[in-house]
Amino acid sequence: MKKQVLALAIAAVLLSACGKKEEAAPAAAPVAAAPAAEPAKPAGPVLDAEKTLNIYNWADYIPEGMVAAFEKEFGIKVNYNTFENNEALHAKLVAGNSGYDIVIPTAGFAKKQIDGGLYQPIDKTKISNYANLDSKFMEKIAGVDPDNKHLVPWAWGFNTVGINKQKVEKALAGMPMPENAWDLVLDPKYTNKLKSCGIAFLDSPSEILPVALHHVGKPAYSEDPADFKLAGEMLAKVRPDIRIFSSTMIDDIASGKACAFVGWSGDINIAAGRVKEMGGKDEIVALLPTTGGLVFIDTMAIPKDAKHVNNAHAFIDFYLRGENSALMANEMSYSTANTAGLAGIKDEIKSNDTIFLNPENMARLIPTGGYSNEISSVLNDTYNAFKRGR
Ligand code: N2P
Repeated sequence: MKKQVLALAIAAVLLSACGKKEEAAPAAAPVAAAPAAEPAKPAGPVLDAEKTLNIYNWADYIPEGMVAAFEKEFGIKVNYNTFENNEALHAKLVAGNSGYDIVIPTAGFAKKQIDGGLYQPIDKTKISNYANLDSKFMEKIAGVDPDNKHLVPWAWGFNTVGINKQKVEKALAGMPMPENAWDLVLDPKYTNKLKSCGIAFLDSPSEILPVALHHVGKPAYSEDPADFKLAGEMLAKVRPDIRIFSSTMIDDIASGKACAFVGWSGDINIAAGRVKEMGGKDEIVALLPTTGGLVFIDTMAIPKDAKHVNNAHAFIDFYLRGENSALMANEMSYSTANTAGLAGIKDEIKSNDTIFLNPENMARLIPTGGYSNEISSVLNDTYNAFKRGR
């Protein structure tokens, strides 16, 4: 620990000496009056002259108050905007001059952004809490980001099937639940019945096609147009039964507008908690399909043309504090790669097997991946044809 503080202090000194635009953060305690004989208090991290930080993240993906806590401690104004899916983020980055200093891509999707030079390397010497990250997890991410140069884990979860148990049972009217939960949303035998209480799908080619390809027995990240054709045909059969396409479906689930959904594990758990808080009787459940949910590992990255790179590092370091990562799991129901956060995670979250998966469920998940640029037009065309319903 001492070593890390020292390293940070040294880095701060070196950097402030060579960069005009850089300043130390306001120190937490006054340092000027310290007698010469006492060791100097470690300086705060090096910050940019302009006390601004522009963050682009998924909707519903940060604990309330976390941004305000960072702003208060560091004297930085954060502009926090949200996007709906990896495609929207990608388009913004490719267009350039996004204005963002931190963005949160899914690791598999970020591969082509890294290959395309859209991110700058993370300076790990500026992140004293980097050691909190689980090395096994980092090895995984290194599969798409060699040496973990650009991506720092934010949270992880999976795309899966969720239900409003009471509404689904009622709509199925005695028909037993399928063995594989994906059938509820991908097999017309079930969707025909569930359309009466509302089916919702995430609105993104890279969320739906991997799941659809996997369901028709093809690799989730196939590069073969014939596989996409098959997946598209399967999707076309359930299309008339889908009521909502959305990447922000927590309210739709909690308010009962949808009873069966393809959604993100944490969002489904958040909706479940919201129904309970409101005294609702319905149980919202994230299911673990026998053929697996689709893992995502979301990560922080700094765009190549970011203007507030030091502030971005300060935020990443702040986010990697154990207590902040615990807060993320406790409030947003997504799992963490931060070992220092584990002790602070509530038992009810730790024991939820759709947030902290046991090894058997873990082994079942569909590994995260990505598509090449070459197949992207097939991917988008298949998705758009599905969504349009023709
Ligand atoms: C939470 C967003 C989950 C991100 N609303 C999925 N990659």
